[in-house]
Amino acid sequence: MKKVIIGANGQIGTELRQRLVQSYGHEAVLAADIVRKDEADKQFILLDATDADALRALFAQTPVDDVYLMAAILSARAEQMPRKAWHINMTILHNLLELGREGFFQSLFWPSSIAVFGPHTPKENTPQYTVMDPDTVYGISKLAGERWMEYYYEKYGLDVRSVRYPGIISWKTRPGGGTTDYAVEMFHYALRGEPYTCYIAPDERLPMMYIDDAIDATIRLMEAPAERLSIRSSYNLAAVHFTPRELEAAIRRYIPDFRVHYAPDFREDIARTWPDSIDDSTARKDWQWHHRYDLDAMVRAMLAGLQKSRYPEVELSF
Ligand code: AKB
Repeated sequence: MKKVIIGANGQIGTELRQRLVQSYGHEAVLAADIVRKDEADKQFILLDATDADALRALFAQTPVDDVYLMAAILSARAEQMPRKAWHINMTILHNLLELGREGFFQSLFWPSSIAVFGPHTPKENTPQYTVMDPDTVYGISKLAGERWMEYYYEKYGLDVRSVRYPGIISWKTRPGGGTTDYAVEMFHYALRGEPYTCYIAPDERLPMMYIDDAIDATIRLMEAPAERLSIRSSYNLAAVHFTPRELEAAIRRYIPDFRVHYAPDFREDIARTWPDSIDDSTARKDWQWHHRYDLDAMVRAMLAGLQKSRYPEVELSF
């Protein structure tokens, strides 16, 4: 039984692949992306997933069990190219929903985001079901995607599963084009001994999650018995929430000279419309989701991972 990851070279896809290989073996995981990183990688195929024929050819050759669709244009980048972002985010999802309906695989994981919420959504402890009026292209594409996911489940019985990721913090692969990327950038600047200019306002609180928790949630949801799942659009998912100023202070506990300047730009306008914190009690009840990393554990894991892999000259004590 094979698992296919589309968008396998991105921030989440890279670590999801490693964890799936650990659990199911190298041969069981096929990675696909629009860019190749390693010529010698035999479990990788170069694929433009907006091309329905190319996707169909892949599934016609390979018996597939689960598909993880991790390719997307994130919020900040999507605002620079709205029509292209809409095309990419929606076309790949539709291509896969159709192939799933035709029986080419069993289950589809597709991530939604806190970007589905908007300016009129309650900001604190945002409920699963509430006002959703996203005003970014990315948020609109995620909300439309959620509705399509549920539609294919209801009409065709396709086994679709989804979570609304908050900002994901990781050190192995950098995010690209997101509003929440500032939180990852801060660590790199701190370790390089450089001041960071933050494009989000100092007191703008956003929901965030360490990558290990995000991967755990993804795999836990995909392994949950179907009859336990009460939501087929997308589950609210939460771990920590903090402001840039709080993250700055948390990093400064280990790198006291670290300094941040604040120069909010259009990404602050996006962040302002997103929740401060999320009520994910349905995920916790349905498939026993729980997070492991609080703010300090996440900061220590980030600093240790980045120091070892990229900044070995920096001395840190935890
Ligand atoms: C982004 O900032 O666009 C993403 C997200 C919250 O979905 N990290």
